[in-house]
Amino acid sequence: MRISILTLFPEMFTGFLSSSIIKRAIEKKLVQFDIVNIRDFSKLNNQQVDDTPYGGGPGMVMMVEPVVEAIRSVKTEKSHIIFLTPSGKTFKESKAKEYARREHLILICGHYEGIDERILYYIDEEVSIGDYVLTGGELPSMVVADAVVRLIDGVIRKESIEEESFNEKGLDYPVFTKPPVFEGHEVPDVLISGNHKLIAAWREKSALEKTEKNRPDLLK
Ligand code: 6GU
Repeated sequence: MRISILTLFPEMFTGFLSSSIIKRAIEKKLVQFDIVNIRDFSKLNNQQVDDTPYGGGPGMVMMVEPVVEAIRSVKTEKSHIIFLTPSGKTFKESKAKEYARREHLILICGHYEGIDERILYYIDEEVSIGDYVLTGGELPSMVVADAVVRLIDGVIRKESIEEESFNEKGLDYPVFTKPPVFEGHEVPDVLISGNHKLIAAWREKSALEKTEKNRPDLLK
């Protein structure tokens, strides 16, 4: 899979691409990233990429032309083009699974007060990562890319994906590791019992309790 990220702030991606599981997935050639600087596609003086909004109002709006030219620099017949914006449809694990089957994702990061609405003629969908406002689409694009890359075959162990939250319904079961007692707080006895049937039952019950407490909406 190939993931192209179009941004005005390419430096924000260096830590993301050079750490942990994403780094290893790139090294194993399971995914290839290109970070494209939208500013390189400005045809104006001083590489200008934004201007004041028609109709007035606060802030600056990203101009459509440099974004469209940046899209054209990476687009093929196989590309799926996603615009990260707080006005998009909320990103879910089901979307991550759908994206993980695609050959090429193009993630467009908006900034300032957004991108000229005519960008909608050049993209496949608008995606938000949740009901809060961020300064730009860079963190959301990393969120989407991270959720997708970990689902690519060979990136992480299959069992880790099958056992986790959001797959069946409800959240993951609580986990513990050494030491058996920390500042008086004990690991549940059953997990040390070695009885796999009891452990499985405890995990199912605890996962359900946690879901009822933290995310009752998932049980409806
Ligand atoms: Cl995709 N962009 C911005 N700027 N803020 C957000 C978002 C996206 N999703 C949630 N908040």
